[in-house]
Amino acid sequence: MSEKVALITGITGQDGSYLAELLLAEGYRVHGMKRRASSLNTSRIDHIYQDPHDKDTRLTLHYGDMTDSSQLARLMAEIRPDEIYNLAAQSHVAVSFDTPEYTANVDALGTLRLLEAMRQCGLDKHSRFFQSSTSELYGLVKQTPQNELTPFHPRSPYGVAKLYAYWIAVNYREAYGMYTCNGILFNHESPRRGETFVTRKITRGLAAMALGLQDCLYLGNLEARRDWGHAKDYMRAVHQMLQQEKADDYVIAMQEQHSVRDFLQECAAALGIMVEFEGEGQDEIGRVKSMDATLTPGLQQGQIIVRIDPRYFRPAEVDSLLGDASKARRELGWKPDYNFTDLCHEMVESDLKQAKQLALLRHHGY
Ligand code: NDP
Ligand code: GDR
Repeated sequence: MSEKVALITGITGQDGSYLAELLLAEGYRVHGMKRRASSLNTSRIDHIYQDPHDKDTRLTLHYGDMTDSSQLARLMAEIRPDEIYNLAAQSHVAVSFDTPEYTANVDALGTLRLLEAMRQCGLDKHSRFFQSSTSELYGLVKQTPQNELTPFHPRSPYGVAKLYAYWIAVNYREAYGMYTCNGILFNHESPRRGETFVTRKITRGLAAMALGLQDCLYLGNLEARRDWGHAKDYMRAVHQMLQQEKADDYVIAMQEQHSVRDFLQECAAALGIMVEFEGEGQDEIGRVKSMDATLTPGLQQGQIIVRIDPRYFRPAEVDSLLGDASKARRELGWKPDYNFTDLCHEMVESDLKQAKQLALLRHHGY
């Protein structure tokens, strides 16, 4: 069988980097679309970068943008991918309230542009298409746990844009017989998670405070509950979806829920810190109750390390998400390798390592 060719939009993001690694390991030729930025934006894939001057490179990067139909069509015509993974998005829920039109353009219309580019290039019967759909579609939840049949009620411009993308992928499957799959992915994290999502903000903040590089962490809603998994596990599921005989939609989740506060406590415990909370609402604070001073030389007993900043509350919140991934487990044979504790530990260790490097540089005056 000839080698498979894949195109990943959003290859420079958290998920794109894990998926590219996986596909390269499976023997694919991988093409990734990156957008132009004023500074380098490839740090998550630098370790798999291949110099285009070398012979027979298996990873090729192309400039492009989800708002640029002509380039999407050009890439499709040149690459003629067997599999297309649409991971590119303005993916921050809170930011989507500030940039609703841009978010709709990239996340909703961008998906349509990609599907149309497939059709225009005659790939509608050739290529398989994956759409990164999201548990944010459920928003104001109508049923717990959420599965593929749970009604949607998005709560942000991001969620609404992703609702369009979900349905346009379904519509092109039904209307044109295209192989399009939606992965309804619940939150998934890793050491490569963007720094402004709550998990990474917490692990980076704790690591920095442990070494005395930061005094306090400002957060929003500590009661929000999420079903958090590891991005590496979720990208395995995404790949498996496109290997099925028939295209379908699947929920991917851990089937386990934790609050933001739980996540913080678990990560603090990984550093030997016990946090106790006092006060209510926006006046609530989290203090160091006890700590292992050998692991956390920068902390003081009683130090306030968590404060609430109303800026991080959203105009409409998604309070609680819990997935039911039984269809994916049954039909894809998918099961995760990482549990919640593994995830927290891996993220804390990675951020502690980075904080130690920074502390060393500062110590030597750099
Ligand atoms: P990231 O924010 O880490 O990555 C998003 C990627 O999209 C980056 O490569 C980014 O480029 C790229 N991108 C953003 N805007 C554009 C644009 N206009 N044109 C081209 N590329 C663009 O997200 P994740 O890796 O976490 O998520 C991947 C996908 O999965 C997203 O669609 C997200 O909405 C969805 N999703 C994620 C979940 C999660 O928990 N992580 C859960 C459910 C769905 P750059 O690096 O230059 O910013
Ligand atoms: P989410 O992730 O909105 O679920 O979207 P995020 O980590 O941003 O928020 C999770 C929950 O934590 C609460 N929260 C805070 N969030 C941020 N970012 N910063 C804070 O300081 C903070 N304090 C509390 C939030 O209110 C929220 O309830 C992610 C993204 O990856 C989407 O692209 C994806 O579709 C969904 O997960 C599934």
